[in-house]
This record gives sequence, structure tokens and C-alpha cells, in this order.
Amino acid sequence: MFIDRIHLLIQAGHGGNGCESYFRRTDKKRVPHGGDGGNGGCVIFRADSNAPGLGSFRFRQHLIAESGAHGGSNRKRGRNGKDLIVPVPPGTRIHDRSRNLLIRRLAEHGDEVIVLEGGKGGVGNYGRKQASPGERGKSLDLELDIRIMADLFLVGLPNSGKSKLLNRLAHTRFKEEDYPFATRTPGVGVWDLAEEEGSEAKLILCELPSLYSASHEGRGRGADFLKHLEGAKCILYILDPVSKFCDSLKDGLAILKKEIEIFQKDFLNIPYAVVVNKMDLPEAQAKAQAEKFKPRAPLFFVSALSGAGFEEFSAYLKRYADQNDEAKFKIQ
Ligand SMILES: Nc1nc2c(ncn2[C@@H]2O[C@H](COP(=O)(O)OP(=O)(O)OP(=O)(O)O)[C@@H](O)[C@H]2O)c(=O)[nH]1
Ligand SMILES: [Mg+2]
Repeated sequence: MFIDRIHLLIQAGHGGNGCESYFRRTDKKRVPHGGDGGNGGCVIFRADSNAPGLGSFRFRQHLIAESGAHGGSNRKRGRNGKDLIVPVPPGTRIHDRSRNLLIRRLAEHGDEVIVLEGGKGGVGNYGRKQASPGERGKSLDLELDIRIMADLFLVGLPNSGKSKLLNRLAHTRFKEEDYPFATRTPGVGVWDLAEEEGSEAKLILCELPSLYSASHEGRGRGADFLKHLEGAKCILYILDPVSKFCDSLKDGLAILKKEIEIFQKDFLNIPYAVVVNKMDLPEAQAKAQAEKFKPRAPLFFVSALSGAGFEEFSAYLKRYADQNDEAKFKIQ
């Protein structure tokens, strides 16, 4: 199950109480000798590329770090509570829900943040008049969310062949159906360019559930996942010349861009290319030829079914994938 947002309640460990105890000296004088309490454990989030997705927190939404042990007599200090280290996938963002504040985004494997410090242990009455209780561990209401980190996002109208294209490039097995909206959650695959000679790069591809002209009204699931475009290096708009969801290729691209614009205008600045699919169908060829579609971006005519047009398309992307500079995907 794909979950990109989850609520969690976390609680730091309580500090152990300081001990109040005395021993009686031979001269009958009472001498305080209670030890300090141990500190409570902290709650730490750590990015780990082997961590399961946020869905793993569905049945574990209350996380509590260990409390410190109480102090003992004879100046014995209580043991500190163990820190609770919570592994999360890289790219996870941690928000404080009560203050509506972003605490930290854990981008890379190994990044970590102490979200709650444990309660301090109380002091024992050794050398003092009185012992004190341990500090209570604080609790915090969190929201965790994650953005899919992919190089290329496949965005398109329903039934345009996004899943088929992804399956062909990344050897994944996502559902391809002849009815629209079959893909209901994002699908990710790795396109290993090493399979094709002369390249060592790998590209992460992600299919987003289909958009159409009513997505911004909350119809379908397309708009729910557009937030993942935040980290996109490039969008591939997948179009189908014989689509029932648009009148022409130009119209199809305009609908997709409009939906993205309504969601977040800045996303229109993400570099993009246009891929016209299903070119094995004679009616698709006829319509595409008649239209003379010329978007202001690289344009490819392919067939995810037969593989036609893939050399040019993959050679183009490969050139960019092989460049290690920042401008990698500026293919506009
Ligand atoms: N002839 C032909 N059919 C294709 C091609 N690509 C996809 N199809 C068919 O078009 C239908 C939709 O393909 P999908 O890959 O599921 O399309 P999608 O864009 O992922 O659609 P949803 O996610 O369901 O909205 C399936 O029946 C595919 O077999 C193609 O290049 N040529
Ligand atoms: Mg699909």
C-alpha cells in the first residue's frame, strides 16, 4: 500500500526520580546518600535507504522512548533510558502538527534529527537537602510525509499508455488495462541504461495516476499525487492521439499543463518533453500526421507496444542522464 503521509504521536522517555535516602552514621547522624535518576531516552529520526515505507507506521502510531531508571540508595545513579531511533526512508519530512512547522527533511541516507530530548533525571538527596523527581518526557504530535525522488515523472491523460511505457523501460509489472484510471497510486521503476550500450546511468521513473480536465475538482486520484513533482527533474507528458479525453494532441498537453498550473504554478517551470504514444495504430498515425503538433519542447513519437521510436527517445534521455552537471535534465 502506497502511503505518503502519516500521523504519529511520539513521546520522549521520562527522567528517573532522584532517590531520597539516608544512612545512619555511628554517631547516629542521618546522612543523605540518594543517587540521581537516569535521563529519559530521546526520540531520533534517521534516514535509512533500507527503511520500509511510511505505510509501516500504520499500526504503530505511538512511539515511546525508554524512561530513565530511578536513582538508588548509596548514591547509585539510575540508568539512562535508551534512545528510540526511528528509521524512515530518505526524503521524509517531519512536521510538528501542533505548531504547523517543518522540523526537518531527512534527504540522504544517514541524516538524523533529535526530535525530542528525553526528560532529565531528578537529583538524589546526596549532598543536598532534598531529592527531586525526574522531568516528564515531552510528547509531540507529528506528521511525516515523503516525496517520491524520481528523475522522470510520467504524467498523462487516462489510458495513454504510461504504465505500458514504464513497464517496457523499467521491466516493472504495473497494471496495464484497456480502461482508464487503472493506476491509482504512483508506480516507480528503475530504467537501467547500462542495458543499452555506452551508458552506465540509471534513471528512476515514476508514473503518476492519470490527470484529466476535472482532476482539480477532486475527481480521480491524479491531483492527490501532484505534490510529488516537487523534486522532479523532468516531466514526460504522455499523449495518445486517439484519446477520448482530449480533442487533439495540443489540447491534451494543454489540459495536463492546466491541471498542473492549478495545483502549483511553479511546477510549469520543470523541464519537460512530450511523448506521443500508440504510434503503431494507423488511426493514431493519421491523426498525429494531420495535426502537425509542435510543442515548445522535445517531441517523440513512440509505441510502447511495438517499441517503435524508442531509439531516438532513449538516446535523447541518455545524453542527459550521462551528464553529471546540474543542468542534467534541462531538455527544453
Ligand atoms: N496499440 C497500443 N496500445 C497501447 C500502447 N500503449 C498502451 N496501450 C494500451 O492502452 C491501454 C492503456 O495502457 P496503460 O499503460 O494502462 O495506460 P495508462 O496511461 O497507464 O492508463 P491509466 O493509468 O489506467 O489511466 C492498455 O490496454 C494498453 O495495452 C501502444 O503503444 N500501442
Ligand atoms: Mg497506468
